[in-house]
Amino acid sequence: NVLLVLFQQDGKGKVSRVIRIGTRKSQLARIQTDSVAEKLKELYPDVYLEIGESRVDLVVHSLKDLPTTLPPGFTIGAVLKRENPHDAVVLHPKNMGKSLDTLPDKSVIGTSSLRRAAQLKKRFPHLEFKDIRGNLNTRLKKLDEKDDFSAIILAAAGLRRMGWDSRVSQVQLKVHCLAVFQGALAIEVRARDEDILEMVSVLHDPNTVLRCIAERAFLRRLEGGCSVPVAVHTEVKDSQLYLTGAVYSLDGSDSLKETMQTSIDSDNKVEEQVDERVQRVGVTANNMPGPAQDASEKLGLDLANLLLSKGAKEILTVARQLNDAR
Ligand code: DPM
Repeated sequence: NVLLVLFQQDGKGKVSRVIRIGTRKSQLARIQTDSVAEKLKELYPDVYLEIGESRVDLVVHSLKDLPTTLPPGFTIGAVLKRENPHDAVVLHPKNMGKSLDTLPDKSVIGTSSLRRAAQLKKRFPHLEFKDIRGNLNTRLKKLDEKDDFSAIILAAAGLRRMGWDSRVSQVQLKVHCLAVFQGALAIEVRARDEDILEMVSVLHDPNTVLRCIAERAFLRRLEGGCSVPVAVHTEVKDSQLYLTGAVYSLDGSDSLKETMQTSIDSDNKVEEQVDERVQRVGVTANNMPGPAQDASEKLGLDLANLLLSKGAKEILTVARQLNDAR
């Protein structure tokens, strides 16, 4: 664990509190953590930054990687504005100029995302999909230096953060559903640490928070995660939150997809008392209207229940069993 340490100083230059940011040692984790540390330094110029190793006060994650139920005592204290949420195709250099459509029959595409494989198998039946593991650096190396894969699919946001935009040959699947919260960063903090909660809460992007709550509520109800092909799409338009959710069989041949919407209008601008301890699907956003957050959580639940009533459970049970047997 690498730690970034922020010292919070009072007016006389006395250190009042040391704030430690934890990160993992992958390059993507470091880049993401540094970008949040930069933002915090801009907002709180009196703090300065050091690297050390010890107990941490906040951790920066890809929201996509956070389970819908966090360990007791922890909460998501900030959900940052979502970047490009799409998937991208990275080709083996020898395939330059090709696309998924024009790659030869039986070309092998690397992804370990069941969601990606299920959707792509259906759309590109001439291609084969195989697991590729490891962090982004490892995956790109496996692609470039061996002949196992013709292309791999990765999150566009991760590629951009790594500075690898030039390797993206197709930003994919605008019509497809996405991973729950691909492309957004979240800050995990102690649920009772009022100071840190307040400090990071200014980084909340209001629309992203509501979309996040709806998507996580949907995924939690379906008991989804990386081991089942579940996908979502959210959009905020004219004070309405739209949520599309889909479940797939592993080969994509069977699927269910529905859209619902709710009003997230908070015209009652009166400052409401928001209970400090209230979390919604692991998210704490005391500085935002409670009713809109409640409506977003309900939307996620309602959509999951609608899909369950149409047979989502059966599709997911079979997918889970097949995946476990692999
Ligand atoms: C999760 C999945 C993947 C990561 C599953 C999914 C992708 C796995 C794979 C939950 N976490 O997306 O359906 O491709 O084999 C991960 C990446 C990022 C965060 C890398 C990626 C990039 C930044 C972001 C791995 N976690 O998906 O290419 O998406 O915000």
